[in-house]
This record gives sequence, C-alpha cells and structure tokens, in this order.
Amino acid sequence: MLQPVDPKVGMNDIELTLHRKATMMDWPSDDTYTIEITPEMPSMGHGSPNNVNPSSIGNGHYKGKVNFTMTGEWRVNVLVKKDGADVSQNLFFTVTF
Ligand SMILES: [Cu+2]
Repeated sequence: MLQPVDPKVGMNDIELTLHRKATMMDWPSDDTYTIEITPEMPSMGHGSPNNVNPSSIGNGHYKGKVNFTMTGEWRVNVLVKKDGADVSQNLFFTVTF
C-alpha cells in the first residue's frame, strides 16, 4: 500500500501496487487483477460507506478511495481477484492515526 501516507478523517486516496511472482528474482507488476477494499474498525465493529475499489492506473498501480469516518485504528481488508476468483487470503493493511 503506497497511499494514504498521511491519513485524515473522511475520504482518502488509496493506492496499492501489485506484483506477481514469476520467479524468485522476477516480480513483474500486473494490471490484470481486480481489487476490492473493505475498511473496518476492529475495536468498534464498524466499517464505512462510499469507499471506491482501487482500479488499475497502469504499471501495477491501483487507485481508489477509502473513507475513514473517525480517528483510531483501521484495518483495510483487501481482496484480490483474478478472472472472478479470489487469489488473496486474509490480506489487510493497518492504518492508525
Ligand atoms: Cu470507530
């Protein structure tokens, strides 16, 4: 996750970069996946509305919007799909501000 680096309450740009393992030494970027994000605040058991799933902007980068409705610790759950099938498991990023 490249963004947000300076999260604030409300809508934030979220940017992810995705690389596929070709060999141990070769991790090419890949623009052919679908990414779904689901932010949640684990300590309070709620999420947030109006998030925008990151979509490909090229070079393996995906950009969308994440809505942090309050300060505290957020977990941004990320589901990566390829041709409609889930290819990630229990992937999330923690954002605290
Ligand atoms: Cu909360």
